[in-house]
Amino acid sequence: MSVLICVTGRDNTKLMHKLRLSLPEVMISEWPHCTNLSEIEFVIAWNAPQALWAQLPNLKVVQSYGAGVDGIELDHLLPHVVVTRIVDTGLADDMAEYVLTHALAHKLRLREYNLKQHLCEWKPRRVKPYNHVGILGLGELGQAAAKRFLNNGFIVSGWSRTKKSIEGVTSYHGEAAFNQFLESLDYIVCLLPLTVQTSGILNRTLFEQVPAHCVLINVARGQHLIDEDLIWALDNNKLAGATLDVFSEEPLPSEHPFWHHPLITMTPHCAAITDLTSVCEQITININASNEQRPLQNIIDRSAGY
Ligand code: NDP
Ligand code: OXD
Repeated sequence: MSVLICVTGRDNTKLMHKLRLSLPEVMISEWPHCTNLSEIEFVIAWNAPQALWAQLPNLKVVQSYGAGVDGIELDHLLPHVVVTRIVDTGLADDMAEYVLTHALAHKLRLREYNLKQHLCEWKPRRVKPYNHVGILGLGELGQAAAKRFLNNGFIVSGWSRTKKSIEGVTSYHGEAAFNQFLESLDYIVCLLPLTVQTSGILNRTLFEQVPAHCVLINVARGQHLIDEDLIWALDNNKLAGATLDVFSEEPLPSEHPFWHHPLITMTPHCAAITDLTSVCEQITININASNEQRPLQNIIDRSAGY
């Protein structure tokens, strides 16, 4: 069995070391230093170059290095290729903590006081009375976030493709229910996968539908958001603020207006960072399963794109 690591934009020394320890019988190489592309059956991928896939005639499995699979060109894979992803309770916990913290930061006006501190201004104001959070995407991360909000006294609604029954969460599903879901939200959290259907979903039409005091928290992908529509919404009092962890281009170019906007809080794609040990365990399980022709874990639905 030959495995290729094609996880671009990071140093993969530790990943390679750990996998070689747990899979001593397996040939593991790293793109582009690979001389046996025709033998590769299993690829661990993150933002892999599109040109790679046509060079792998023996490919059986593509394992995403992250929770999302948008860094893999699904259309360029042969139909029999299985695509898997990382699902991790630690990742879901970190994400739930991140979104709760940022909703509370807006509720408690922390950014406002931080700006006032720099101006030596003493102006106490009551905490915002807003408690209704709407979560776009009720998958592994969306459900963990929903539970964390519920445990902290928030009212929670969620929107997904198929109907969900989660205690305490008002569930909406499908395009027909989208407008109703948006109606009375105080915070909107995006935890959707990036697909043809969800790309650009955070746009001017949505910002015109939610109440003007609503705050956006985008932790899914930068391409869910139309950047200029967010600036328009914030500058025209259609939204009260935004927390952004993900961007269409990462790192965000220094001239981008998000960096200095007074109503935007930014973090560098760190809301939930995959843990190397957990990732290696999951990859090892899937490489062994593939080798022994057993079912793999966390297979995505290629026709749905996630
Ligand atoms: P899941 O696949 O578990 O969940 C996706 C959810 O989105 C599901 O509830 C699904 O509905 C819903 N959905 C998908 N398409 C649509 C649609 N067209 N309309 C309505 N709902 C839709 O994904 P995860 O929760 O594991 O991860 C979500 C995303 O979070 C990842 O794809 C990734 O982009 C991002 N992420 C960001 C990180 C960060 O650090 N910022 C870290 C990790 C992930 P249904 O349940 O009906 O299928
Ligand atoms: C992921 C991410 O998808 O880190 O895992 O964004």
